[in-house]
Amino acid sequence: MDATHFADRFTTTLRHLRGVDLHSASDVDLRTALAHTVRAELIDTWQTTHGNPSTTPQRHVAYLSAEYLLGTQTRNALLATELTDTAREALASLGLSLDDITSREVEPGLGNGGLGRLAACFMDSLATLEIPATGYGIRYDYGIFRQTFQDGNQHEQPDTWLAHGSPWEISHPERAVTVHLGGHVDGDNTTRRWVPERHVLAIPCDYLVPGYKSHTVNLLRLWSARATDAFDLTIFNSGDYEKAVAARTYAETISHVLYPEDSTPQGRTLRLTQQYFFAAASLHDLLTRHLKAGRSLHTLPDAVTIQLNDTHPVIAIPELMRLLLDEHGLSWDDAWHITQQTFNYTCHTLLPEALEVWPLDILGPLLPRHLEIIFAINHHFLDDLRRSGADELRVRSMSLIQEHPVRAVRMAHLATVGSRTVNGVAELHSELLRTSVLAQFASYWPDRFTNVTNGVTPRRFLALANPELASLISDTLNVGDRWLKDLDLLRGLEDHVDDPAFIAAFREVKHNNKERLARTLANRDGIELNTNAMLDVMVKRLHEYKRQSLRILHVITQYAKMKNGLIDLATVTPRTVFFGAKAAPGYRLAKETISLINAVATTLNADDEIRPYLSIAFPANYNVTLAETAIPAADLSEQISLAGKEASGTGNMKFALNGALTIGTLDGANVEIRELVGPDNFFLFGMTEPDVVQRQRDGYHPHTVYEQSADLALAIDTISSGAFSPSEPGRYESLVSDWLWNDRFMALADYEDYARCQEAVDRHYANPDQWTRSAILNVARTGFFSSDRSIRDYQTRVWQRPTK
Ligand code: 26V
Repeated sequence: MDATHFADRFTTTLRHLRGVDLHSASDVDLRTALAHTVRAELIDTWQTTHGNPSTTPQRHVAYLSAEYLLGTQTRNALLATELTDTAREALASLGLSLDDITSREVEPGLGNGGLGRLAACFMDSLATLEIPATGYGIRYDYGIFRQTFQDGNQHEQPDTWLAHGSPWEISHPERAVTVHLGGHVDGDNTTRRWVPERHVLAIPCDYLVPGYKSHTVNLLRLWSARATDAFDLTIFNSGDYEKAVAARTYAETISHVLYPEDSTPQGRTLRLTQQYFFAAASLHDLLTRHLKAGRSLHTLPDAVTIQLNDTHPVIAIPELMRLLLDEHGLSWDDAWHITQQTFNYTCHTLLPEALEVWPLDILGPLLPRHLEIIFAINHHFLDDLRRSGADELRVRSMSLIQEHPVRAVRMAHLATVGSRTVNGVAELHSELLRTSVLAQFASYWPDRFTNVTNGVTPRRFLALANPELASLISDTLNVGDRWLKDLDLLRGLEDHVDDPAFIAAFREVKHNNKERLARTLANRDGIELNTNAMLDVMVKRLHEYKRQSLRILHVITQYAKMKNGLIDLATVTPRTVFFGAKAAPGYRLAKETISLINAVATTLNADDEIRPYLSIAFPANYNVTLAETAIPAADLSEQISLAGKEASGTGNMKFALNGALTIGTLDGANVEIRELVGPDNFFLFGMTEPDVVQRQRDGYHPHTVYEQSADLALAIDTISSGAFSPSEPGRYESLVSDWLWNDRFMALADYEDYARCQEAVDRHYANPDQWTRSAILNVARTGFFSSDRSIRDYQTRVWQRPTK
């Protein structure tokens, strides 16, 4: 398609779809028409992908995830279809700017953080690698809350991403699927029948997922809840109109809002309802498709493989059992064989409190037949276990049911028992799963466990986010942009690491990216960014284990030393410390940490003497869109979680690929990043995971650490003195006393080594050639972290692994 043709389609779309002409078009009109124009291109490819069902023996991949953190769509679709220049030219010919139009696009924030963004990267790679796949999830009316700061405190505003419609979505109310809830189970020992009490409709809302320069467009199908007429009529017939309307509202709350808690599940009925709602609708879709193709249910595991993204969709396991047993009349053994061979489970955590359990008094009333099936699965499993010689202690600890503090289903156990493979998301994480979290399962079924290290899509996080670096790479490697599909080609940059022209160009790109970030922050937040300082970035959810506290304590020490004349300002490497973080609304300590960071920012940034050397930028509402501007500008990437707690991290990969150096612990994928980039190009500090275990065993007393470290004490005492809260000196006492007397994630224990390591960072940065060399080597050596590689690993280790 040429620019004239594009312009023509665009203006026609404006008229036919929005009923406006160029002169009367609003921002929303322009955005919507542009999206539809590009979408039309995808639809043509999509129909060829799905019109001819594949004849290859490959299993179709179904990815089940409660979250997809997609980011904006238009620029990505233009990139994938190679229409960016055409669209730019076409719009310019109409007196419009592509960048203006796309910069106002609203991102669907249908996820909390790493887990949801990973799902989005995987969808991109599946399509790029031309693997037939469907993503299933929930179309929340409200995504992750919009964060604002008032007096430095986090407030949550509803995320109204649908306010102006969603041009990328194709909704099919006529293809709704009915999902049942509640009620009781009838029947005798041989035939059981679920008699549900309520029904809701699941409406498929489809998103086309284009692969980069590929012939595949895959489908992301998000379910939206709607009341059935049956649902309403029974109540309406009873004459209570108000109640009928209330019932309709209840049905629709199911897909209303994304739960903003990550890592500490609350055990709410509505959340379990969400999980079952999308699991059931998705399975219905998959089985219908399978049967329509004239296939037998016995061949399901040969045709389809289902990936469970954490435990959120795990209720799909008893649901498939129910369908096979109750609806299709299969025997238990056949149903179990099919089910267990169809599912795979990815675990994304190591924190015990993040492992989902569903209390029986929530699960039973909502899904009575599923609870029976879970008990039956447990019965069979524990029988086998006993027959293998397990003692009662082992049996109890592996049971799908926990007894204390409340009787509940352990979803990670159910997932492990019901899956063909179980994987962790980085080498260290998978190892810890095998040796601690799921150790007993790993010794019982060693072959079931594997690792697939996470990855990120280079299309969004290099080509779109860092176009200048992308074109420098293309110019340097002389392979066009082939490297975008084969990221190991970045290795070729190593040959240029001593080329002065390349070094200068690389440095200029970094500087331009800082200028671009500065413009964004000025417009978006009214924040002034010092583009001549080292940009030191920590962006991720606020959580104790990630240790934003460690970062801010070190900033405070530096500040206090500068103020007290303990550091000669003339020797300081100027830094801007950038934070982006949302706290779960009910997470008290996390919110206090946000308040403290903002208070320190206010003090530092108002200090004319200090600001040129040390300042803080903490824009509110960090999201995918801001990540795309912040990451390419970063010099230093903070990955400082307590060893053994961060399953993988994916931000760490995005930074390294964009030429930031990491200061980090040996945690998650940091371990693999350091191995690849080399120890000279990575700033390592802190306890290792075995050190942490040993230190806990020996008894950890943070107050003693405080007494023994003058620099740490200086930071903590400065906070306690009220330096950042003059009108309320005791404002941060709850944080301070948690650090001194609890410090569950041992920030204090790693403080001294962290401070030492930050000095090494300063020294390295003081030599720009040395720093740039390291930055280039980070880019050249991290091609491994393309999500294309992750997806290929899933293909060989999990999805297409032959059945024995
Ligand atoms: C848990 C829960 C619990 C109930 C409420 C809603 C909710 C939402 C999300 C989660 C998931 C927490 C686990 C998670 O996000 N893990 C992160 O996964 C990333 C991708 O594998 C990985 O890079 C991060 O290290 C890991 O923390």
